[in-house]
Amino acid sequence: MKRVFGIICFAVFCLGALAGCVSGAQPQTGDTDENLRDTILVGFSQVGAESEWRVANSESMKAALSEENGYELIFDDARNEQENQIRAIRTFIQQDVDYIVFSPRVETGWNSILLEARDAGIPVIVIDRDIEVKDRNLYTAYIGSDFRKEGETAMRWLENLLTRQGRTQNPVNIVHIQGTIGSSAQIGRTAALEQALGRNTNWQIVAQECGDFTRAKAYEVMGAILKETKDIDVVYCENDGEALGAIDAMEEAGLSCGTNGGVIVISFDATKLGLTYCKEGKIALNVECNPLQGPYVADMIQRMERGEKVEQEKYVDETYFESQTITQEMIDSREY
Ligand code: GYE
Repeated sequence: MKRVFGIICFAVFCLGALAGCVSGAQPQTGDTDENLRDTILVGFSQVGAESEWRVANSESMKAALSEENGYELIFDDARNEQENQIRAIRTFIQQDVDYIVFSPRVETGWNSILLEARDAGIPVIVIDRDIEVKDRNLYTAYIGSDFRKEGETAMRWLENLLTRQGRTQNPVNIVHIQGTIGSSAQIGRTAALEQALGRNTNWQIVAQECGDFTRAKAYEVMGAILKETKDIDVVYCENDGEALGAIDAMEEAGLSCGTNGGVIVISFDATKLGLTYCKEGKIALNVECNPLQGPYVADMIQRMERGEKVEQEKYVDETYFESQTITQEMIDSREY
């Protein structure tokens, strides 16, 4: 709630209206100084719209930070470019928003812009992917997922499956399709696989490519890998979009996916579409990554508005789904 901002907006609005040139960024006709003051102004820089997960995340933010709930949300889609995110955050600072929220494309490169936000006295909440900065006090809080833990869940599951199948000695050929390189989702999920490779000496990576968290890119890279080898036991994809693209390519090449003699596909996100593939047996394991972070952000902002101290890290709750046990009811009960 910014009285000063409200007054400035109102003044700009009046001047603009007088000049007959009110642009999109101005308050709409009918806004009064009073209701502008009661609104919490939030600038949100979203990384892009690369996946179903991302779309659900954007919708969750828009629903939680709605006008009805007392917010004015400036939503900026960075189209998967860090530069666009930095530019958007700088604009939010110039607009003197009450809070800045952003979902960083990659972990590094945020020091200067966060310093600018801190100098302007604007609290920053990082959501979804984490960041690596020199000084943890450059931002107020992080709300998101423990990606390393997600990866470890997947690796323990795979170890158990292969043990049950008596495949602890035979070579296990793994294709690894990575997410956007440098994003904390990629870093955490990759680290878990690397750690598991260290303790399972019969596992080996036969190909590693970046799928950039999209179905199209994963389809393309998997198609190229299949031209080199079809001797594949496991495909470890760092999100559902990539898993779907990889499965498309494998089926086209005549390979079947599944836990009984087929290629074991592991995925992350657990979107409805991903879970449908899981129920069909094509994705063997889907580790949930919860995109519904809007309510957590709104709750944190409300607590800050009341002057309460908030936790610096908040991990959202997550589970996992296996093709052997998933039911249609489980899929139907999901929100995204
Ligand atoms: O897994 C993927 C998305 O950062 C957790 O980004 C997110 C990841 C998610 O595009 O689908």
